[in-house]
Amino acid sequence: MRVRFAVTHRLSALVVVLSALTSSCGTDAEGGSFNDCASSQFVDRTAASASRTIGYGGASGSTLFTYSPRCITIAAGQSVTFSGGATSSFGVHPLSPGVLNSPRAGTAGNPIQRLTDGNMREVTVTFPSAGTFPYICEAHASTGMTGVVRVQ
Ligand SMILES: [Cu+2]
Repeated sequence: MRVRFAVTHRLSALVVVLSALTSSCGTDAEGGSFNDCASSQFVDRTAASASRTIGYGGASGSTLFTYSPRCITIAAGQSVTFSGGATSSFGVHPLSPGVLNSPRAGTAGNPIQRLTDGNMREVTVTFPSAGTFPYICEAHASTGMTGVVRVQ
């Protein structure tokens, strides 16, 4: 019981610190400024017929070290597919929620899970509710391999 209390307490402290860090970076609930996704950069893929594939590693319009589109707007309940096509995988481009060094940045409950499996090229993630959900490639985030799924 004593140990469990200590762990819980530490996690709460971490959340407080992360919240403080996030707000001090000038981000907001709308989240336009996460991962260099300014409001004007979001592509609207809310239409039922729209493609909601984010290519990476050379697939679907991306280059080797970018996502395409990086900043995407979808509607609640829709899904996004992160695809490395025939050649790339999450082993080369580990997918992770949040921003560099802050996996919990953005709206709480980011449905994007960390993936590092080299045998996995594609994943489809459903976003049940509205929010701003940043994501990064852990290997190349520092050179701009980052993005945001904005759910409205
Ligand atoms: Cu990468």
